[in-house]
Amino acid sequence: MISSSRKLISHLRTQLFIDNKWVNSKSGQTFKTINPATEEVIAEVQRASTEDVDLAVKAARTAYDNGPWRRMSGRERGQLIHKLTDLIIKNQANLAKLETIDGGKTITDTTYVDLPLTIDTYRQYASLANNIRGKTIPITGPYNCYTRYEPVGVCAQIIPWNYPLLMQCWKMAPALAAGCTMILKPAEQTPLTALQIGDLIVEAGFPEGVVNILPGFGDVGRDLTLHPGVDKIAFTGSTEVGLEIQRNAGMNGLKRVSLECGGKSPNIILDDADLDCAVTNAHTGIFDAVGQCCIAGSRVYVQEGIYDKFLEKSVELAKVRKIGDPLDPETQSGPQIEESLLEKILGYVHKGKMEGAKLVIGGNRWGSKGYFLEPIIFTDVTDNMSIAREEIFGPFMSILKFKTIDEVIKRANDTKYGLGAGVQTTSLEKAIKIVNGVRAGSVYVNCYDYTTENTPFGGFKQSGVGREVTEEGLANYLECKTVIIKTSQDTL
Ligand code: TXE
Repeated sequence: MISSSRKLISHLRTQLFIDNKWVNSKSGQTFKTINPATEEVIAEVQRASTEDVDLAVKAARTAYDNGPWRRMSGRERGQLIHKLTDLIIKNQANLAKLETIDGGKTITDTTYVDLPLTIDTYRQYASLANNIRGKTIPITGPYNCYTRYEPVGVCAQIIPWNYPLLMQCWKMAPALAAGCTMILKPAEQTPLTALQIGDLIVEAGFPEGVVNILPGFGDVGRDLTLHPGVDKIAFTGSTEVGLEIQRNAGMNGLKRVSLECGGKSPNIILDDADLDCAVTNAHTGIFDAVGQCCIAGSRVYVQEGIYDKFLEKSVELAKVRKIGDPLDPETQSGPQIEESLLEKILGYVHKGKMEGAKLVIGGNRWGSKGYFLEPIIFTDVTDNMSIAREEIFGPFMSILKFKTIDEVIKRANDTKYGLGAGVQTTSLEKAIKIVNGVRAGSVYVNCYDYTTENTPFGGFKQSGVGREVTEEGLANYLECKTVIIKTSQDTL
């Protein structure tokens, strides 16, 4: 029995958040947000329009150019971020539940992964805010030279539905630490937790206009990327939209852009791997978050000597995966985010079969309500098949066989993506050879997708531009100013 969302939520924010105030859309339009586990409408949310984008950019611009925010020290900004973090901790259980209801992620994930990572990352940036340092640079002649770092300005931050709170944090935390102002555009599928943060922004004491939140669809994102009042765009989502954003960013000025896009990450299992460990890492690498994770290990390359045993154990493990109500702490797999994604994934099941791969488990919907799928494993997959090349974004493991390390490095790199990679082996030498050979932003050895507040995240090639989290993420929101002061010869 899946829990009904209506009984679980009392107070929800559903309006636009502009200049620290809750307002309706100028267009008068709303949209429904759906619980993907029950298909129930959770709430009607105000849908931002072009006019609202103008108002939000104006608020952010004014806050950046004229407000008290600009004159605050890094220490003061850090203290505000600490206050926000304290409030998130106070509301942790409710936010985790709301994240589960709006996005279908399991309560175990939202409670023990999304919320703790969000909290730790805000804490990290609260302290980084007071550690933004330039250099003194020796130059020839009677000059003093140093660099200082300044906020890049007004940021448009466009985020997806698969990690709504964490992606909000990865965008907002470094921007706040740097001293930027921002307009956040949550995904249309999951606007609710992002909006709850608006209340916490006010309660923490951030000045008006520093954070603005516009629920809405892709047109809002597009308006923001084309808006002349925006200095920088940060985006997480599909590579297709990432490419469009990069083009749009040059239409009205030269906006800074950081992008975190799709992936088709290889997880490479060598003959000498600890079999049980490798099976578990490959399983969680693709089936956690029901595969709706940009870095999911969706191409599993298995060396020929271990192939049959690996397949047998992987199927056994997939069979016992617990699918069901995401609010049940025992559940391992919740629903996909929406019906269209579920249909897209089932379309790849059909394509996989047509292209000659062998479906060994799954391929069906689960239950009578909600967008649930059984875990899917295809074997006998070859590199040119669409299930080996395209991002599916579902619980869909494609297993490919290989013979040698040189061969697998070449095949792993034969993709437009470069977000993550995994290597499962007991040989340090082989691990390092693969780590150095694969073109990916994160490589996991004998583990998979271990993400922390201390680890930069981002992609090579069409998986993205720039890195998020840590000082690397902060750099996206800073401009470097070189200062040269001429003095007299006497000072030499
Ligand atoms: O992504 P979109 P969707 C991949 C995954 C998934 C596919 C489509 O393969 O199946 O993308 O998902 C906003 N200008 N990822 O449709 O469209 C949109 O409103 C500016 C990988 O959800 O990229 C939302 O807020 N913004 C990924 C955000 O962009 C635009 C996570 C993402 O939506 C826009 C999600 C436009 N023209 C999907 N069009 C990851 N890297 O983790 C839409 N948006």
